[in-house]
Amino acid sequence: VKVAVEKRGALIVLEGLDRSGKSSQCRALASFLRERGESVEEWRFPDRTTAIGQMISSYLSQTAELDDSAIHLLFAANRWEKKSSMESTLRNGTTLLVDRYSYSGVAFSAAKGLDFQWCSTSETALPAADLVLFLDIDPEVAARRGEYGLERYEEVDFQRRVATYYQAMRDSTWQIVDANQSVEEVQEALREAAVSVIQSCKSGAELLRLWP
Ligand code: FDM
Ligand code: MG
Repeated sequence: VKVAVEKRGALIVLEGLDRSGKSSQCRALASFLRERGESVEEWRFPDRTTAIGQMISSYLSQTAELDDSAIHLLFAANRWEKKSSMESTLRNGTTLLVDRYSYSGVAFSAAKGLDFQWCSTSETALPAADLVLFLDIDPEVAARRGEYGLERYEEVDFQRRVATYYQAMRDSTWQIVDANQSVEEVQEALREAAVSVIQSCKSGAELLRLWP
């Protein structure tokens, strides 16, 4: 007797500097995957809708000041509060497209001068992304895009430091996409990588944990 086994969805994370195009690429990738019949949810971190997320939002819009370590831990807590929901969604066979995750958490805090290892510890045992789509853009180019500079961190020298910490986190799950290309070319690269990782998760690839 054959028993149908639900195959899990993929945890796909989009990362990159501010104004690298993550949010619009995420939206376009979600509709492409849905047209192919995949079950997909779009998430983002910080999730500003929760109580913790609202504290983060006030910090980012510069209406609140917080100690660097305290805000780092709030960003992490904002992921931990979604952990069980993230895992059950994946187990139900739904793919998550997530705009920023722990990789932003470490890169942005380390760029402020916090210890890189200390920054990673708050992420330990959260689900690891099956695929990190990194939209690689020159910080100078990003700074010329609309509405840049309104929020905290949107400053070219700071973004340059963030980029070096992103670089330090690259591993085999990362796909670096040149975000200076046209919107269509970027989308094409994302589609191929996403389709392939969704397939391997359906074939039983194990959900890994951050950072051993
Ligand atoms: N950011 C985002 C962090 O500093 N730590 C985190 O853990 C996360 C998820 O928050 F500048 C920063 C990155 C960015 C800002 O993100 C808000 P959006 O994607 O621009 O809303
Ligand atoms: Mg931003």
